[in-house]
Amino acid sequence: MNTRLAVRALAGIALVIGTVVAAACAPQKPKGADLGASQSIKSLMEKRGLSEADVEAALKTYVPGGKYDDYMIFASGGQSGQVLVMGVPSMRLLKVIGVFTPEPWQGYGYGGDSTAVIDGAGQSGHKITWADVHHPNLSESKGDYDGQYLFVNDKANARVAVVDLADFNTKQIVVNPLVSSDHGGAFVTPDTDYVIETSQYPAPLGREYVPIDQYKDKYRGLAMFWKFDRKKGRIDPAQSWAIELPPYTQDLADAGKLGSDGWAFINSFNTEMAVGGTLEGKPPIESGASQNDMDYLHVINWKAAEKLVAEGKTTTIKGFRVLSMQTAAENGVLTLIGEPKSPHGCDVTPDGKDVIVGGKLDTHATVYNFDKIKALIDAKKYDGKDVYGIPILSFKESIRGQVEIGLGPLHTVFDDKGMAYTSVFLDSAVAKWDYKNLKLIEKLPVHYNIGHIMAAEGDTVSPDGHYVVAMNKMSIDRFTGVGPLYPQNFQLIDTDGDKMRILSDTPIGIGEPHYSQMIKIDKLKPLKMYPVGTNIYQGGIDPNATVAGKERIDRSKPGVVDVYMTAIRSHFTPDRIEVEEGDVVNLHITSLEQAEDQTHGFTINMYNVDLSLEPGKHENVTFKADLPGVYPMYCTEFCSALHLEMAGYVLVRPKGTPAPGASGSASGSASAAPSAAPNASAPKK
Ligand code: CUK
Ligand code: CUA
Repeated sequence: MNTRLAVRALAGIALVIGTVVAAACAPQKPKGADLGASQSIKSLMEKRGLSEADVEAALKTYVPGGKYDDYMIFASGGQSGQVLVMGVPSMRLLKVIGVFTPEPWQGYGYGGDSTAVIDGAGQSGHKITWADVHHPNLSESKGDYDGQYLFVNDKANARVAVVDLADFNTKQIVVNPLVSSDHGGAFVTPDTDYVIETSQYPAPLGREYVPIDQYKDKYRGLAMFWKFDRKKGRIDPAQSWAIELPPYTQDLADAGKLGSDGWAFINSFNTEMAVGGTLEGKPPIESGASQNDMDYLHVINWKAAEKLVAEGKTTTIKGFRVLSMQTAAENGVLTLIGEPKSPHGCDVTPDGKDVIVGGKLDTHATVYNFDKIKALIDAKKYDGKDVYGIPILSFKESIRGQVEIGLGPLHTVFDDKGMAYTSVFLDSAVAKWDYKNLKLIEKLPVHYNIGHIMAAEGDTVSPDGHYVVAMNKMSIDRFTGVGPLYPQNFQLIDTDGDKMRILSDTPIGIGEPHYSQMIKIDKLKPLKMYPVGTNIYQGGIDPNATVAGKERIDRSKPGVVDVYMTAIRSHFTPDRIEVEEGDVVNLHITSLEQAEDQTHGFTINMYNVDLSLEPGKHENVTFKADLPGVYPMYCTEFCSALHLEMAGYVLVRPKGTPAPGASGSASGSASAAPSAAPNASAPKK
């Protein structure tokens, strides 16, 4: 592949390595030649088989330790149920945020306060501990990323999570009890008033059983408008509402911006309403759903819908206010427009004027124009109605044009120079095109089968340019073999020059990322620590937070042991907890640390308890001591020179056994932990 890269080596290489400064205009020169590089660099290039293009790409992406990346990526972790945080241009992995899946390093979902987030995220009483994460979306103010929150959807179980970017923790998961899967989400409106989640596979609303031969009458799609309360940093389900949609398989969605603010767009496929039946001799959904030449783009006036909801024009299903599709159709809230074969992708341009839709079985990107659509809707100029009475606009009169892109255009992102970048799945390419003048500019091959594509601030009203990332589904030939399950491949692409070029390949070995977003680093203001005693889920100081010297074990309630506990280098107080078999044990642990990066962990053998105690954090853990025995508890982060000594015991004596003398008191005299430990430990302040 080095030859392929070398072919892309272009004029204007400025190479700066140490004291060697050289400028060369030498496309396709042999390795190492004429770079003006020092002999040592040349021989290094030869030894490692690197071309000039390789070296330039390395220089463009290398970020030395202590220097920071320019952008941060929030990438879907796919089946892992997590979100990956990466730096650009280095593509270094900075963090994996536990979202729908318990995450042990962050102590997420292992007995502490976060457990309620995961346990509360089940559907219909079923506990679900994974997700198919598709679309992370950053919160916006006036259509621009504001760096405060991240929303992600779980396609498999119709859920949306809220990640707080003050501490990069998942604070809330809301479950959608109306639908069985989602896909068009979690897209935000320009001021994050709403987080939009649209269904994927139609099913009876409210998750009931209806025979599949009643698909047309009883199965439905849905667009949920989750109301976001920015002050609380949480979605407010009580203020959220939904619009019923026909059982066309709704796919991607996007919110309008600037001139099209107040509107939302959802594409769909399977307007044939195919339901499979392969064993019964019927065609599979894949062919049944590919009969029509046109599916439907759904155009939603959500501001008008909001008004109808406020006026009470809704029915209630499972506690949610739902606007029926008839009411929506009659009031101009829901309109359809044809879209070419098996559409995918639905992306509003930065100026809010156009909506771009790809087609999995088409060769075009179709550019719908909002002003044209709006004029047709205002004039009630319809081309007809669908079987549900929803008005349809003329395709020809709604579009500004189509651009021949290649085989299987999917998703489109934007830069600051009026360029659109569309992922082309079957071609395995990135197509760069001028979306104002509808002109294809360039196609760059990628490896292989690109799904989503992301650009720096590419979903905002003011994209940054510089980089796009191809999120490739396959990685044949790209990396060392790791068995039949191959990693996905993120290819960083430089878009600054006349020609696009690939700078690096980054394997993603944790799931199949779908979408990602890339934000300028200076928009993020993450915390370095918490005020001592902070409950990061409830906000503020936890009522059970413990201050130094007030540690205690409270046995005043029969059968219950409350332990008010502190952690600081390098001991827990108390460090011996004696309980009786059957006792319910509540641990209230406060980290007293106020030094940066001074995190302690906490675990108890056998009880599946695992916490991360970042500086100042408070955690509450409840477990039933149902197994008599001796259980070491210890710190799981190598926090100091005496980290291994940061340990203690939970002693569970058999039911009815008398308590030994002074055991379990907060000041066990046999404690070996010297209180001077902080000085003897880490080199940190
Ligand atoms: S989808 Cu996966 S490549 Cu869920 Cu946004 Cu298009
Ligand atoms: Cu605290 Cu190790």
